Amino acid sequence: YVVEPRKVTIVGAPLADGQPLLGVDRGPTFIRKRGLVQRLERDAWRVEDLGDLDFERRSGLGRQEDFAAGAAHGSTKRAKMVGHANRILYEVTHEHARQDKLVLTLGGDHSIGVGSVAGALKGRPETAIIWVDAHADINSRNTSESGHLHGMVLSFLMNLDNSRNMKGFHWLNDESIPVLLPTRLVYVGLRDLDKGEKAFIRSLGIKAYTMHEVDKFGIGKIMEMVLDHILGRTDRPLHLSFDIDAVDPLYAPSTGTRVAGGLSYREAYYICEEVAHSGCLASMDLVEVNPTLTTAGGDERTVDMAVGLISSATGNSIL
Ligand code: HAR
Ligand code: MN
Ligand code: MN
Ligand code: MN
Repeated sequence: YVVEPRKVTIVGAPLADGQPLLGVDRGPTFIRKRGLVQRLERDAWRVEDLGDLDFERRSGLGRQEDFAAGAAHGSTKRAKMVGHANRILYEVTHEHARQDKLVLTLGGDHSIGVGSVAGALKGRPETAIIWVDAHADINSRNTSESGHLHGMVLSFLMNLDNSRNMKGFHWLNDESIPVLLPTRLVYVGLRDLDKGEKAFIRSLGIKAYTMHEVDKFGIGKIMEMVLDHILGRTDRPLHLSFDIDAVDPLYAPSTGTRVAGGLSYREAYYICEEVAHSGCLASMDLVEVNPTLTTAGGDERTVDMAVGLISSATGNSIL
């Protein structure tokens, strides 16, 4: 599967409401400032940067007050906001997928994966997903222990426990948006799962390469198995959803839910290089970059890693 040669659409999804820490909404700004567009242009991509989406907060409050107000309302207002923002993102990503572009979504917290993957699935229904993350993000509202929507993305996409009936997410009940099948998803890098998430992964038979398997087989063999599982000999569009917290906090500390024992610097890059080698990358998310968490000026390591991983996934090779 090949996207229209060298045309990439960048869309910023400045959303923090899927989790409790403000700052992740500024991820797209930081990633652009560290030269993403220039990197892609250097690698001969024709770049259309749509800028950051306006999620139309109508409360009349500033960014900080609005975020605090969401917390005061508990999970309800947040679900409405996250659902609403994702609907906007879905419309945009679908439109550009339909036009055969490579679609790159910059988060924001991982809850934006609902819109970006829904848009990918509607625009290219054969799409398969590689979810690189320390977490499985597959809780339903019944199994979530935190209530944070960035931990529930895949339950919306797969409609587990009737998730699509949650306030704010009704727009997903549309027959033209394919429900994500368990066979079209593969995880890499998992190491922190809730009880309910383990049960979903086991009962649905989702292929999951945790850090245990990364240790056992090495990342080379893992990526062979990943691509073999979701592509085999077919030629399907791939969506890479890369949560920066999959990477060991030694290399990517500026993220909201750090978990020790993650992917090494090279393992993270290798995943992206192999996705590029597959020739099938059609859409990608890079999420959970929150440079405000370590130093006031932002942590350059984490942002540079985000830019570098995108550059590798889109085909910038070492030699
Ligand atoms: N599993 C936990 C929950 O549901 C934490 C998951 C969210 N953390 C992330 N997502 N950064 O990948 O709350
Ligand atoms: Mn995640
Ligand atoms: Mn995560
Ligand atoms: Mn290779």
